[in-house]
Amino acid sequence: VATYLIGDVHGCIDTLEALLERTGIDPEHDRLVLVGDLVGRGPRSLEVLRWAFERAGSMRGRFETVLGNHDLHLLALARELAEPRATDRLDAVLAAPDRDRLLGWLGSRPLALAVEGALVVHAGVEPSWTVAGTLERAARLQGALAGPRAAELLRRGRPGELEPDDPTLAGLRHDLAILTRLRMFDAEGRPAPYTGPPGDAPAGLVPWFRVPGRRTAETTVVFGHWAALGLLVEPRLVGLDSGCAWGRQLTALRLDDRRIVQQEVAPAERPGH
Ligand SMILES: [Mn+2]
Repeated sequence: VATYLIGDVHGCIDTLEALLERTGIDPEHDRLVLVGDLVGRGPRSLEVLRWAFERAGSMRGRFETVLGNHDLHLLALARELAEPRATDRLDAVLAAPDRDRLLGWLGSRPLALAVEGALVVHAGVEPSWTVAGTLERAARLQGALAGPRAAELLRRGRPGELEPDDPTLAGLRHDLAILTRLRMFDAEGRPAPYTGPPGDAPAGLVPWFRVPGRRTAETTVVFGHWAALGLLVEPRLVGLDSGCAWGRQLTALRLDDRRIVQQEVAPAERPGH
């Protein structure tokens, strides 16, 4: 039994299926975990969601995904809590006859997972968080997204526009942003909005995983989200977003032996198609 992890799929169903074929995964026995951002940007988010929903049924407990920022944006759009963007390409999902079933499944996915001793998140963690603490925060968020305050968590606005007075809600929104949108910290330890490659970042910014004293440093952390970083493989750190949404590659990692398999994005799924 092997465990496969796959980076940000972003609506590229043909690329995903071609990659899986090449990994040699055995869907009857192996485990498959996605690092989030199943949808958005790419052309066929509806097909990816249907594929994932079916896998969740057929592979039972052996298939999972953590939620990414684009997945949360889709959930917000469906509840009219966010403004559609031209790059989303999510109209087919929102108009689908099976959308409630698909979004009900998506909206109940975890924000972090422990898999075979590795910690899986979409974007990153705070340096002060332990593995257990990260999983606790993720579980609290998963519960909150299923509860009466889900709208307050999912609602997006301009920076500074949505600073809740309620410290519990502010804490949940902070944790959600860390787990699903983090790339770099500024010199004051605040998440920076910078999205480019770390080497081009303004002075004073540091990737979340390079902050000294990070309490998850002894655990293998697998994440996605940072396409400009590209594939990153270190003994205890794997970044899997290799830019599928930008016409580059989709990447799979076999956790057991660290084997990497990459698939070039299918021509019909490259930007502009
Ligand atoms: Mn992302």
